[in-house]
Amino acid sequence: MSEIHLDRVTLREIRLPLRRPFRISSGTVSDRRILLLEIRDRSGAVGWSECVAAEQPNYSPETVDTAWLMLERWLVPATVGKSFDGPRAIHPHLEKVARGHPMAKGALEMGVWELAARMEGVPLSRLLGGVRDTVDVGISLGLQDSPEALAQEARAALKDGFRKIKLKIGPGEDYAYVAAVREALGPDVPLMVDANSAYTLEDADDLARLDEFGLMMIEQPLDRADLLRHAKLQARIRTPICLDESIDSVDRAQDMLELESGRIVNLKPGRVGGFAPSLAIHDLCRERDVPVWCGGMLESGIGRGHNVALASLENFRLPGDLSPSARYWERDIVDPEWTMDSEGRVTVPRDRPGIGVEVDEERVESLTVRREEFMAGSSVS
Ligand code: OSB
Ligand code: MG
Repeated sequence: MSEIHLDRVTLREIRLPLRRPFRISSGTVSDRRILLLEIRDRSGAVGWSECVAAEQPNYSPETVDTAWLMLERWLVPATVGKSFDGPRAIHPHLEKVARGHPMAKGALEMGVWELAARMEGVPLSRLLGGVRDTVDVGISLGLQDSPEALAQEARAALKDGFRKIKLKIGPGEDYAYVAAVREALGPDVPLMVDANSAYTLEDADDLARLDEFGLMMIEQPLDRADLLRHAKLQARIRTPICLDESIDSVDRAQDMLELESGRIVNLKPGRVGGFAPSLAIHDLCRERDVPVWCGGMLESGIGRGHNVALASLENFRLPGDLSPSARYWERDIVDPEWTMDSEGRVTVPRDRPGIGVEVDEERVESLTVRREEFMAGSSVS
């Protein structure tokens, strides 16, 4: 692995309207504000990444604005102008610079991995140790106005080929919705729900009623900090619990496994601080025979490329939230856009360097609303 010397980092915020608003139990998003990083090595090679922090602090305490602040004030200045002995060295470095803020750190870390893959001329999936040529794709359906409307969406998704259907739920928008979808799809279609922390342990009886639908899993029913309460809930319901928001570090994954707070992990590299912690969580779960799958955060094609590369690892055993570009955007910011075949699979680019798609820089430029460039010893807005 050659040495990486970070010469220049450019932060950008772009606006990208979703084709349709996406509603979860804690809020709705219509226009994405996406933080992109462009990272250049002394050799002139460039890597791209995307921060998964959202517009509102309703999924995680981090937002686009807190991530921008952390990157601008602390993380980028501590990194630009420095040399690293390969991309694995970035994560421990950033852990020394600041506490918390895994999404801000993850964006920078993943951009350096992408840069390293391009410098080596290898696909990012290979640099990460991926083994799959394709990854199974699931869809995450936002909350709808009625059970019938949701069942309609689910039917269409099944017809499109998606290999897993995930429904957002919340108190008062659960049992009847899941019932309508299960009825519409039949008993054998892989179906799951995601509550985005909308319940408390007091709701255990209501959640146990969902057991009758044979769900693959229920994702993040309780608060992010509720590892102990998730363990208590898991003891009371048959449906496997999958954690998403709770797992923001390797240590939290270890705690989950020790406490038996759940049986499946939704692994989003941008949520756990990047690829190095993702690989550690992947391996930890594999040792315990706990399946992981790759979640999504309504990413553009850049973040999608990072996720697809990671999802090519062995223990990603369940379909990922890796919907094609056209589901989210009129037009994505990468070329080619991400697609899914009729069998519900996305192809892992195994013969092109980095994420395997090219960033449409002109389009990125035209969508940019904020930009800041950092070079060793200076910052230029
Ligand atoms: O909880 O997995 C989640 C989107 C935004 C924030 C949180 C979540 C989601 C999704 C969408 O479920 C997955 C996707 O990107 O398609
Ligand atoms: Mg989730």
